[in-house]
Amino acid sequence: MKLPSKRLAAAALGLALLSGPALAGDTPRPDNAQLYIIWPKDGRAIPGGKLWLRLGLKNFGVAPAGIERANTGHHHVIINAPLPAFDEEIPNDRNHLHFGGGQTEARIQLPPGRHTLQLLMGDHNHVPHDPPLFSERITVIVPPLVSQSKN
Ligand SMILES: [Cu+2]
Repeated sequence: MKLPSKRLAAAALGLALLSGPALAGDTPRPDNAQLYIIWPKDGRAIPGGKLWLRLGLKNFGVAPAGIERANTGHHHVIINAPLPAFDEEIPNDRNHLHFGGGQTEARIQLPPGRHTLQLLMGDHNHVPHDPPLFSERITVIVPPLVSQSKN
């Protein structure tokens, strides 16, 4: 009776390992790294909807996508979406912008309305680090257009 129960335990352990949630990618990062939005501030009105998002980073570096270097990554701006899965490539679409050139500012155009903005660092493969490094989520408001006088 001993052997089968051992096998069962081993099988159960294997199953737990396989089904356990993978919460992050494989690239480590320092615990004291910080990612934050310098500008705009939470709740800010953005007339016209055009903004330069200033990306703040401490105790961590920026490297272009595809460059594997310790303690670096590249910026992603998540617009009007929750944080994506941390164990796979960050999606690349209207709601998930990649700044794979190593940019530390992001030019963004938003339509009238309320929008959420959040930053998420990705490694050379666009996968979040372990643990994932992301900013707080802020909300900005683009006032409705009142005139089309500007071209
Ligand atoms: Cu990316």
